Amino acid sequence: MRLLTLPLFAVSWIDRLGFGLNGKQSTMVVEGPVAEAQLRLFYVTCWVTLVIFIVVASVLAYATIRFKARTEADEHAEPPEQGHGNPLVEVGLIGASVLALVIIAVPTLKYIWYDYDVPAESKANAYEVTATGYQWWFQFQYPSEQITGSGPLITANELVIPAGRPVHVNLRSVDVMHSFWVPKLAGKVDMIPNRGNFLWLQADHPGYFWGQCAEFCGDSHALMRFRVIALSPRDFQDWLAQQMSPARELSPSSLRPKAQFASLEYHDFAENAPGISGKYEGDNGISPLDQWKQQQFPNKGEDPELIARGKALFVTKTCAGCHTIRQADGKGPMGVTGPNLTHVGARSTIAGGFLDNTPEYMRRWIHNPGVVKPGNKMWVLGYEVNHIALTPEDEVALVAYLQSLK
Ligand code: HEC
Ligand SMILES: [Cu+2]
Repeated sequence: MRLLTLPLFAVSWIDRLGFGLNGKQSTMVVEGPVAEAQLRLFYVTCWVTLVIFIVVASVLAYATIRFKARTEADEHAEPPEQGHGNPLVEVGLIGASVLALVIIAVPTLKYIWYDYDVPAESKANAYEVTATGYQWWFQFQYPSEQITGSGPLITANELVIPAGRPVHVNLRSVDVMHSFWVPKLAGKVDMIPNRGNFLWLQADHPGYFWGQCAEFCGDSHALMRFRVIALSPRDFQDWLAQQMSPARELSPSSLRPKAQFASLEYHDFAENAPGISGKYEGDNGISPLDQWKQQQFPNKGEDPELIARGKALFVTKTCAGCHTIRQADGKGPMGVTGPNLTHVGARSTIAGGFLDNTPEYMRRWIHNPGVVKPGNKMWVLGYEVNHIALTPEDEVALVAYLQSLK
């Protein structure tokens, strides 16, 4: 089997030539056993078909050159005597085809079973999550982390998992069909309305992975993305503890008020401007995973007054009707139409993984979600129906509040 993966060298060379084989969503350079099984199967098929190609192409080339008409006389000559089948050749060809199919079928069956579910011997160690597709974002539930009075821990757009451990992902959909795909780890499996489905995956090492919906699901399908963050067991426990806690509240006395984001100008972003700030591209010398870890800490220079204003606006502007922000007093917003925002400030992306979660991009989103993501429910069922209108001051206060929710 090792031999089969030899072309990995070729992959890295082709990649260096600028063909981008090791992109964020590469299926050629993988980081988990399920995606690796799929890659090996791809190579088996590649090798077998390559051999067939070489044999057929050589015979064709030989025949073309060897029996080419060379003279005027050749061109007008009678065709040679026609053969009517050579039993040896025919049996040989059938035998060779069967052999080729068997070579492909054996690992195919083996990996179909392997990829289907967590292997029996690792079942006890598997971690369970439920991913639900919404037009056009993903919700993630952690059934083994129950919060008293609230049910399971719920997040959105970022699936945080323990590295080195198999993860069993239940797949659900609340509206149309979606498909869950993290190319470097595993995929892709449909999320079907009215029918349970599942897959399993595992990240060999801590890392930051890009995923997306792989089944056309409406206007903003192409903007329905997500991230998978694999953490070491300890970091994962820390993350769980942080997420299980209620929304962060600032006690005004503990902080020195300071204007935050006061200079946050609204840029009239072009309609198709990319949603990435470059933070998670690794270009700034910080790995995407480290960048994500930095996102977990409270921002510097928070302004409690501004944040309190944002918190009030979140209710008066009807945002609370669609979003949950789980508060310690049990009286926070409890909407379920949109993503759970209890710890939205600690996520690296918003709006279905389309926008990096920076204050600027968040302001761009709440200023006019309809421009960023055509047809999305926050715009169609919220801003349009409820006539939500935000002043620039409202926007800045809401952003300050939401960014404080670490
Ligand atoms: C009608 C329901 C609805 C209302 C009202 C609503 N939202 Fe949303 N919100 C959504 C939905 C749905 C999404 C996900 C959209 C997508 O990514 O396709 C969303 C996404 C967001 C996000 C990005 C979160 C993430 O993790 O992706 C933020 C921040 C947000 N809303 C803030 C607000 C604010 C602030 C208001 C009030 C001014 C508001 N929302 C009003 C439904 C709503
Ligand atoms: Cu989708």
